[in-house]
Amino acid sequence: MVDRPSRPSAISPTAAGPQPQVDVSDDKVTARLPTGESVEVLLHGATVISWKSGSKGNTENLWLSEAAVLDGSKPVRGGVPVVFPVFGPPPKSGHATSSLPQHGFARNSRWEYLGKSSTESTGDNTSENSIKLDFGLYSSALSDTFRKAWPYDFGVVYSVTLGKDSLQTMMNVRNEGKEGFEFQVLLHTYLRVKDISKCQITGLAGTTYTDKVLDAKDHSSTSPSLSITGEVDRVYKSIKQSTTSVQEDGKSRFDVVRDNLEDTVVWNPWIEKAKGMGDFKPDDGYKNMLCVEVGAVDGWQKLEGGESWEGGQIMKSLL
Ligand code: TA6
Repeated sequence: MVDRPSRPSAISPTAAGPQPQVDVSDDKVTARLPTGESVEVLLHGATVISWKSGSKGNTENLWLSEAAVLDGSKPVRGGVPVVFPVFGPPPKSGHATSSLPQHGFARNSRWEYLGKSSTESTGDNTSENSIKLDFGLYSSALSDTFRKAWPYDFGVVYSVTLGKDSLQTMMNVRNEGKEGFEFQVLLHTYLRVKDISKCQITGLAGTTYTDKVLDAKDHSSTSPSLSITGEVDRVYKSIKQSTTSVQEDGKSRFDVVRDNLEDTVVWNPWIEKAKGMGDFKPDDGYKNMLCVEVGAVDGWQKLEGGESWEGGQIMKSLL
């Protein structure tokens, strides 16, 4: 379990110095720190669609398709879609998720904005500035279709915490009913890179992965780093070390730290698959994106009535 930054307290009206700003519209919540970092979260899917850091916040860290549908009519192609209660195509039959769409309903449902809280730096050390935005999805708010397909009473609170050069996204899943249920969860992050051919992914050595491009069978990951030179769709399972890193042009670009999650999916659709997705634009956008998706997708998390589970990620921009 990684050390979670202390949960930001409510914004104290009397705090000294410039305050984080939060703008709430019908469909989106935007937060900005005094030092320029920002995050934008659509209520549709609680999808983070932008995370900017760096001096004056001018480095966009996430890739968002130019054809991403942002009107709530379908899952967003890019940013950080929330995958719950099933990852990938659900089991064909005989499972509680079998009637759900690929990657479940969370990314394709309207979430509720629950509020904000922030931590101000003490004195000049602005690195402690952070702001936490909470979003909720409840079984009572699901569409009839999704409710019928997965009739369990649940509540999910999704917390997005923007810090200096970091973005933490945490899920708290609670079984609000009497009947137990099982679920999978994954944060389907589309990282933005300048040139995929100059990227290396480390922190996956010594693990077992399912290669969905090759033969959907298990393989051992022995090399210390992974380059992307074609379509990659790998589910790395039960990874011992908590951090998966991305280097670009020989320099550290991102650290993605798992919190109570043991699996990481690495995905790049490459040329043909990118062309085959209507909402993936530009067609050569695969050169500027890399999905590093932390989750619990190998097997199922089980929750009895009244029980809850928490897990997530801390993404660090190392530019
Ligand atoms: O996470 C990788 C993956 O499962 C790929 O197999 C590919 O299907 C990708 O997700 C995108 O899925 P989507 O349903 O968003 O088109």
